[in-house]
Amino acid sequence: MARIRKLLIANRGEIALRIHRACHEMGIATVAVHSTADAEAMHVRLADQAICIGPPAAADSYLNIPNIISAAEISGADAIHPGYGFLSENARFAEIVESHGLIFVGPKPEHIRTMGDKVEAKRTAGALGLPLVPGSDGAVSDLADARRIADEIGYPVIIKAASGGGGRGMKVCASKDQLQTLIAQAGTEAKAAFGDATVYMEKYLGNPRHIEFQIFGDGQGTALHLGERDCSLQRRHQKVLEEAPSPVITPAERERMGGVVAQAMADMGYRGAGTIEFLWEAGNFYFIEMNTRLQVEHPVTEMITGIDLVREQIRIAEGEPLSVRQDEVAFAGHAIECRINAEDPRTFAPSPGLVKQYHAPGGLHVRVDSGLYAGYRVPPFYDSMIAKLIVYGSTRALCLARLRRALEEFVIEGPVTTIPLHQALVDDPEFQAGDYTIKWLEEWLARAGGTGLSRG
Ligand code: MV4
Repeated sequence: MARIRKLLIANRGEIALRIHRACHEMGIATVAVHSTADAEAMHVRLADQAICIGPPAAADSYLNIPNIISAAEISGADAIHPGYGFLSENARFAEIVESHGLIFVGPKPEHIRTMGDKVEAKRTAGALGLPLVPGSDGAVSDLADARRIADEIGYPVIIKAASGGGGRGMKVCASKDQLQTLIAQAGTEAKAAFGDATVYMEKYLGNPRHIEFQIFGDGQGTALHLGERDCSLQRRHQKVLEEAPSPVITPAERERMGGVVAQAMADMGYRGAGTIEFLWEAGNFYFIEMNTRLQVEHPVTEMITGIDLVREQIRIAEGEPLSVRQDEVAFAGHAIECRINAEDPRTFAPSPGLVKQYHAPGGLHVRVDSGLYAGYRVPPFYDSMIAKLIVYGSTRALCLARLRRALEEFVIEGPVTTIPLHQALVDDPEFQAGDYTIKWLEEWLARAGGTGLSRG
């Protein structure tokens, strides 16, 4: 047991704020680190201490490991929380943090490394009994190997980069005559993008949903699941809206699949928060990747379970046992998160700059995670997500009604935002019916001339 007294938050924006809030509720002091572009950010204002770690470019600040470790040493922090993105899935960073006698609020470095290599991740998941997409057993070695596997599983196939993930470096191959070209292209592009030409192959699923399970492990062989989130609504591999539970998963399916993932995590001795991503098609789950971090969309899980996921992460990092047993986890109601970006809702062109007016919605079961305030200037250097609106209802229909009301209350003047996109989405009958897959949003956007979005 190692009590954390002061925690350094190696991140920015709403997630830095989210971590700060959990810390202050636990009596833990916070150290914000920030680039020169973020000196006026809310997380810097609220933290007990703030240290500038470099110029605006993330590579020189939020990814600058020596500066972050120095900030921890100067401030006397005893732990580092990496948030999401930036250094959160960098196994080397986790090792460096631990080698400096600091607590890394996250998984064991070996597990971050394993899951970062998508071929290793699949091998591990398969060995732990998770259902896989049919495909190559490990990397594809050459064209002959690729032909043999593709003939076995049948076309179409998808070629993925072992060091990729999140949709980068994928090629769909419809037939035998394209295979040679696409295998070569995939390898070359993977080498250029990730410094690693290793590729693997899977049966291409034509129209699945993206369903992910939230898990926690204590690092000692105990693990549990907190149900699933449906993240099928994506544009160019960026999630737009997430919900829990998934409209298509029954309580019995949740219990069965959740049991399988929790057992797998217990068997590997996983520590901390993690997400197991599946494609779901025709009632079957197929493992694709595991994320070894807290995710942007974690609040929808918090809303339906009542469990504070960041508090849980910190307790585990302190060596405490999980705060609940699986049979004490109860799922109630429905939650939806809208990611609000400083982007044009039709063209998705970034729209940074001065926030002239800001009014967040409120009322029962309405949560806004955001560092915005009137007078704040959204910097142009980082991700364009400026707020998350998370709404709960005892049923999905009540959640949708509340979400519509909350979106209509939300005022952000200055940067243009994707709020109108969410308003159009909430009014769409197919979305209302929960009838969507990973392809649905981009097709809907292509048709969205007709939704009212085109007229602003
Ligand atoms: C797939 C797939 C179809 N079949 N794998 C994209 C992100 C990465 N995590 C995995 N991805 C996909 N893998 C097989 N075998 C389709 C996708 C995919 C996708 C997955 C989840 C959410 C949105 C997506 C959009 C396009 C493609």
